[in-house]
Formats: sequence, structure tokens, C-alpha cells
Amino acid sequence: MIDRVVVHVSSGNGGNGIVSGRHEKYVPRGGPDGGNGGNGGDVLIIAERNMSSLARYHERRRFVAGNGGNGSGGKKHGTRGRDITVTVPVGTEIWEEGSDGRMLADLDKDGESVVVASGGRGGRGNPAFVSSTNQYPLLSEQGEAGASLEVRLELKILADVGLIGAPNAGKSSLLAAISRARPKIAGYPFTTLEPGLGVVEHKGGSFVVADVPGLVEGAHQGVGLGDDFLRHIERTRLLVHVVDGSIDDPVAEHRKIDRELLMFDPKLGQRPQIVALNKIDLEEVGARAEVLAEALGVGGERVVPISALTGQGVSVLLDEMLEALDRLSEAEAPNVEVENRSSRPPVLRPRPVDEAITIRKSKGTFIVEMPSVARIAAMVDADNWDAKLQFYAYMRKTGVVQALEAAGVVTGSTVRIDKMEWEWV
Ligand SMILES: Nc1nc2c(ncn2[C@@H]2O[C@H](COP(=O)(O)OP(=O)(O)OP(=O)(O)O)[C@@H](O)[C@H]2O)c(=O)[nH]1
Ligand SMILES: [Mg+2]
Repeated sequence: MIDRVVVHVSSGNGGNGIVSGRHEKYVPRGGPDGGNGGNGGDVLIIAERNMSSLARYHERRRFVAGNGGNGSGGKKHGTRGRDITVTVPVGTEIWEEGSDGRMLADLDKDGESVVVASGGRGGRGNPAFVSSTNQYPLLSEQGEAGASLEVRLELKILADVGLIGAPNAGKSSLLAAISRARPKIAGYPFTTLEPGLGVVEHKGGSFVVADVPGLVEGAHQGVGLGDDFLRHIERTRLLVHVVDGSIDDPVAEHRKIDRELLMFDPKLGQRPQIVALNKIDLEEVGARAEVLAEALGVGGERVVPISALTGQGVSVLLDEMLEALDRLSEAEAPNVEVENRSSRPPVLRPRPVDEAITIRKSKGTFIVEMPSVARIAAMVDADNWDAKLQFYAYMRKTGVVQALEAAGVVTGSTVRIDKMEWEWV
């Protein structure tokens, strides 16, 4: 089973750099002092081993990081935008949504992360434009826009908990009681033909439970529905053995099934197990529940009397399941990993592309497409002749003027960069 969800992520815009500290005779040490804009926040996705499904993202699908603050005078830089971290289970693949979307990352280690949307860089303030020929720049840079994209998260779900038990014991009823799964439930054996999964959310934790067809004597040799589905529970970490309290000898039945497991795979026989003594809502079961629980627990297993039908005892069972899984996670986590948590795997960051100058001609207007220059154009004070002259010099330095001339710009042509439009002289 694959859990799949598409989320929308947006990184923050960079703040603007500003022009400040103009050269005026009465300002002491009045050099350029416009602050840089702060970088926009990133959206990161990080793998976390205590998560087991993407269930929460079926409800919350938009993740927007914060914008960087604008710079201000006195070389005060803008604040950095707030990052947003999306946690996913270990094993989640991150894809760019769309027909030709590529895989951005395969987060298969705890703590591994990827930046799916980098925050826009903050624009530089005017001190960055100081050169030997220009001591008092009137240019600054607009913050880079953040990125917006749709990202598909995909997780192959492995169940944490396997529900086992004899046919008709109430395994599917229990799955229905604790998750949103809606398996077929009926009063005859072998109602369940295929394993089904449900995601359980309980007290802030979440885990995946697999419901499998009932087990009978000889199952390990293919009796009943065969042993195919047993493979599904081989990879679970915890078993919940559902025992029907209303049959003649629940204790013998429980033992019989444990033996089957052991014969199918000795490792399954050693898997931690919680016994759910089911159907205690029935009078005859309720009356002997205590005696049965004691007999079922002689091997040291936890026994929780429940009714999958009325919900009685189910929350106690969930507490026990969550606790057992937490204990297992602790035991499974190798010590080195804990020690190394501060030196997490490196953050994967998509490489920025190199920039080219593109000149487009539309209805007689020459349109310059070059983001780095456009960001400066966006900040030019159109009423300030000196600033415009400086911008022209900057365009010459970056090769824009040459590119425009090569494209056929002549005196009188209209040129546009970003919002700025003027007549070529
Ligand atoms: N009274 C009572 N009946 C229950 C309870 N849990 C399940 N049942 C009934 O027991 C029957 C079998 O339930 P299922 O949930 O289909 O049992 P199962 O273990 O999934 O059965 P298979 O899929 O055939 O192995 C149904 O008639 C249920 O309504 C319970 O707590 N109390
Ligand atoms: Mg069933």
C-alpha cells in the first residue's frame, strides 16, 4: 500500500536591500549605509523515525515560510524569514508534482532532510555597489522572490502492528474501531481475504495496523488462506493477538495460533505480543473475563479485555500498543545514531541555475529578462536622475547594454526591465 499526498510549499521572499546614507556634507562619516534584506525562509522536509504515516497531510496541505525583512539605514539588515519544517516518516520519497516531475529526495534515514523550496535571497543594500568609480551608489537590490511548487510525498506503508487471531475473532472489527479503515466484517470465518491497513492516531502518536485473514491450524503449510499473508506481518514490530472470548476454549486457541506462527517463522514467535481478549460485551464472556485474562497471560504477555463492538477497553489497548511501540523504537535505535544526532546527514539543496541574459522583442519593445538585473531595476528611484545613470552604468558592466545593442536597439527604441520602461538614448 502506498500513502500519497500532494502538498503545496512556498518559500519566503527575500527582503529588499535599500539605499541609505547619502553623501551630504553635514552628515559626519556619511557613507552609504543601506542594510541588506533578510533571506526568505526555506521549506524543508525532514524524515523522523517516530512517524509512520502521512495521514496528517491529508488535512493540512499548505506550507508557507516567512518573508525576509527589508534592510534599513545604518547598515541594519532585515530579519531572516521563518523556516517551515515538514516532518515525514523515514522512507518517504519526495517528488516534484507533474507529469515530468523528478524525484527531489528519498529520505531513508532518520534526520535526513531536503530543502524543497529555498527562500529568496535578501537584496543587497547600496554599500554592495561601491566601486572605484562610484563611492555613493544609489542602487540596491530587491529581494529575490520565493519559490512555490507542488510536492508529492510518497510512502510505502509497512505496518507497525499486525493483528492476528483465529477466523471470526474480531480482528477486522478491531481495526474498524481504532482507525478509519472500513474492512468487511461478518459473522463467518474467512471474511477477510486480503490484508488491510489502517492508520491509528492516538495521544499524539500514530502507527499503522495490518489486519490479516484468520489463522487456522496448518496455516504455515498453506491450510486455510495459506501463508501468503503471513509475509505481511513478518515485517511488523508488534503483534496484537485477538482472542474470541466466546468460543469453548480461548486459551487453547491462543496457544494453537502461536504455534502456527512459530512454525511459519521462528522470528514471529518471538515478536512482542499483546493479547486482546475480545467480545467481553457478551454476558458469558464478561463473566469469565478475569479468569481468561489470567490464563492467557501466564506466558508474561499483557492481556487487555476489550469489546471491538462497543469500544470497551479499546483505549487501554491503544495505550499499551503505543507504549510497546515506543519501547521498541528506543530499543531499535542504535546508540551511535543517538550520539550523532547533532551531525545530521547533510541537507540536500537543489543547485541554482546559472543566469543568462535574454532579450525578447514584443510590439516594438525590447524586454530584458535577467532576474539579477531586474531586481536592481525594481528598486531604482525613477525620479532620481543620478540613480538612473548609475543603473545604466551597471547594465553596461553586466553586459545588458551590449546585448541590447546586438539585438538591434537604437536611439528611440523602448526598453523594459521589470516595471522600468524608458526610451533608449
Ligand atoms: N459481541 C461481539 N461481537 C463481535 C465483537 N467483535 C467482533 N464481533 C463479531 O464477530 C464476527 C467476526 O468479526 P470480524 O471482525 O469479521 O472477525 P475477523 O477476525 O476479522 O474474521 P476473519 O476475517 O474471518 O478472520 C462479526 O459478526 C462481528 O460482528 C465484539 O467485541 N463483541
Ligand atoms: Mg477479518
